[in-house]
Amino acid sequence: MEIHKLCILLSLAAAACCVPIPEITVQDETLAENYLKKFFNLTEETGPTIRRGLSPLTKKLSEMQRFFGLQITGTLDTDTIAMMKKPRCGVPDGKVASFSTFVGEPKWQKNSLTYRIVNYTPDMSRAEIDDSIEKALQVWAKVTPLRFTRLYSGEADIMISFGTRSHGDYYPFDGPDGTLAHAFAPSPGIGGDAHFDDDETFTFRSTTGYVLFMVAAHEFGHSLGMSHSDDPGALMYPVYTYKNPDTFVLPRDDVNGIQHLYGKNPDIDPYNPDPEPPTTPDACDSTLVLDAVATLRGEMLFFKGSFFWRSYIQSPTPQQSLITNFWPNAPSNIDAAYESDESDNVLLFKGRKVWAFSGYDLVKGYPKSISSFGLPESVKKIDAALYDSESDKTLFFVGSKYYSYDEAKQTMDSGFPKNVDQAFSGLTGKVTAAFQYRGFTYIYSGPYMFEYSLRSGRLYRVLRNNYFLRCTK
Ligand SMILES: [Ca+2]
Ligand SMILES: [Ca+2]
Ligand SMILES: [Ca+2]
Ligand SMILES: [Zn+2]
Ligand SMILES: [Zn+2]
Repeated sequence: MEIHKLCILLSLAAAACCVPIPEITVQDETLAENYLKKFFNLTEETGPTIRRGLSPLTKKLSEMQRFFGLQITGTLDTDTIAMMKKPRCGVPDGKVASFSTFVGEPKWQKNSLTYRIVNYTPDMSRAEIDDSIEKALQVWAKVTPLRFTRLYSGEADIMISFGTRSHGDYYPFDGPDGTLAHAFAPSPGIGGDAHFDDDETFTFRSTTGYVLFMVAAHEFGHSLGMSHSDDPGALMYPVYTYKNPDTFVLPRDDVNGIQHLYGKNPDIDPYNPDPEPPTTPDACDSTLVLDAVATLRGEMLFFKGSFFWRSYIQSPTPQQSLITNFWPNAPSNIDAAYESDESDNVLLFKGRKVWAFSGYDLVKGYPKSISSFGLPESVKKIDAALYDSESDKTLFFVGSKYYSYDEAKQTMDSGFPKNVDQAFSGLTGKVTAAFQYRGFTYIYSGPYMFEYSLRSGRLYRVLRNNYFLRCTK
């Protein structure tokens, strides 16, 4: 079958989508086809076509959507095309799993490895490149017995080079963006080598351009035998994520993966251990305390740290992503969030600031000060926000009090703040998050979630923060 006919599969999924629907163009269809061929092993030889069941294209699209935690529609919807356009690593994505290794689990049979920087990009100074490469290798050396020695001539295990388009290995680069780099699994010859696309602008520390340290640390994971992870917090997640190189700590999922291959670092100083590897929030953690909860056009959003879960109507389990993968301008570790029916925006709060997003886009004029709502200057942060669709009012929780904001009039209601336990019986602790869903009001306090009817004030159930996250373990 010719796979050009993607168009017939388009945009069935538009209904549940959270953003305004941009047109999917013919270029997008070509991009999708190439993407699935390159990263998900979609082949031209797709066998007999008139067969009941899923087409290979639908199957590969579903596979890709599952890997990235997107809604699994099997169609080329806007979320999927947006993910395909993100800058990423050139190595194909494997099975859907947390850390994974390549087929046959190739690894180096020695702990002492050599590397050589064959050439340099003009984007950065040589000292900055040397430093970025050295630090990227140390990310892996810190948690394993692996040690790296630099060579200045001859063949090293890990040959590091910059190139554009065809660069001598049958895997040509694609110009600016798209693929940023690729690397080869451990083996003699080209094995272990890492290539960087010099049509990108690499940087040392800047948030514009791609931080060479981040890209290199990921590629060296491949050089050592790691494949891609579907954990959105992992270094081995295939999509480029900016993180501050000065504070970067290898996440738990990657540590588990590399130690599965090589074991632990025997030289850890017990008096000066490295910081704990960061973990991605777990839906099965019954002690989980969410930062904020909101709705978004019928979906539920659950925020924790740099991540959020997004619960689709059709999806059995909520999908987890980095907040910045959806809203690049958004803060992490937010205090509160709500969706305003009035403005059709999602508002995120952190400290004295509030961000408003329409779909993926930051609304003009934001971030603003929370005093723009009319909250007193003494309020330095809010703990939670609850939008009540029936009254079109938003309640702001601050300590043991709450304020009421009239969305239509855009003013604070008089007679507030009131005590939280006046309106919500049985609620003695601080409110940590709040939202309404299917007519019920959910007030979160620590690891608990209280289910109320806002009208009658009646408390129905006390549940855990992860109740809606549907732990499947
Ligand atoms: Ca090599
Ligand atoms: Ca590229
Ligand atoms: Ca909160
Ligand atoms: Zn990769
Ligand atoms: Zn290459």
